[in-house]
Amino acid sequence: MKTFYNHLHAQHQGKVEMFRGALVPCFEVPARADHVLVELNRRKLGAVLQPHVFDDSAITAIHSPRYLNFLATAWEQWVALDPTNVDKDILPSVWPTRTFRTDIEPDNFAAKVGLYSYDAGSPFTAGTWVAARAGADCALSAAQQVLQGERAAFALSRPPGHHAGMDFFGGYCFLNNAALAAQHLRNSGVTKVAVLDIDYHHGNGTQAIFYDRPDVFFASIHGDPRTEYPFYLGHADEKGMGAGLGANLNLPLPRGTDFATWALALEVALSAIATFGAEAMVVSLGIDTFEGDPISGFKLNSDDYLRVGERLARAGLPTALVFEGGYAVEEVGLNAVNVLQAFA
Ligand code: SP5
Ligand code: ZN
Repeated sequence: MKTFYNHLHAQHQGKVEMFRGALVPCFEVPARADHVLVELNRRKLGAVLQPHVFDDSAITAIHSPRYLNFLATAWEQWVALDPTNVDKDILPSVWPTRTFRTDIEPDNFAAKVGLYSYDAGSPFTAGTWVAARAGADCALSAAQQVLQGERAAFALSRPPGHHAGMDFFGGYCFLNNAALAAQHLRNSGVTKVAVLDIDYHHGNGTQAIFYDRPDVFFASIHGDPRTEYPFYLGHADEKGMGAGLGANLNLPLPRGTDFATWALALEVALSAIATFGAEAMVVSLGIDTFEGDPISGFKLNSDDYLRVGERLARAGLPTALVFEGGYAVEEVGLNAVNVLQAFA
């Protein structure tokens, strides 16, 4: 299996995120991707390639122009406010909740940051845009491999993507890599695409992007949003709307769920994807379902990821796998590559 990787991911290196009233060191660190890369090379799983640089049209197919303009210029706006800002991350502090207007982009920078975000856990840094754009190219390149007849390809990208919406960042995510890959498949002639999201956290961004569409099926297995981040989306009664009704499947599970129960949900998701008639699949491959993950609550062990890879492969679909969460940094390489090796 080929992997697409760009060292520019390391340009996104947040310092701190807001947690329980304090700024704590970021969980989402460059070493995560580095550990996966080392393990891929150690097991000689296949070529590690630079992604193709895709046109902006591949990005505007999912994200709004004003959001992309914000991402591309946020850092220069931030430093223009005060030259000493170069040493600080951008973190939002104010948001337009219910009853506020979101159609007018404010001039005030903090207000703009809030308009385009939904949490205070996702620092925007000097290199965030460059890293996110390179990561999107990795996901698009993996989709392109699948279009060219490869059985599967892996995007080793960060920052992750599945919490990012059409016009907002959050949950450490800025561009929705899985959605971009799925849309690229659609635009290249694949009629029905499934996105299977197995990150611990619900892929609220991906769900929202495709919620009213019948051509992209979204299935997600995740911690119950009543107790788990991102809290406000991911319930079992969210089935899609309009033409997309029936093309959204959420399988929330309680904190503490082990592999036996999780694997039953995977059967449900894959059988729904087969019934939908997907011709290709994008997997949002979060590894934060691991028992040792510092911010999550499922109990998968390292060997379980071999079973995950085998089961994904048995779906028999051309598959682009896109790296998402996974914060047990020392084990993330072993666990992620277990999925990929068992798939291959
Ligand atoms: C892509 C992805 O996995 N994003 C997850 C974002 C989660 N952000 C909220 C983190 C809350 C941290 N809770 C720490 C609990 C420590 N015991
Ligand atoms: Zn996650």
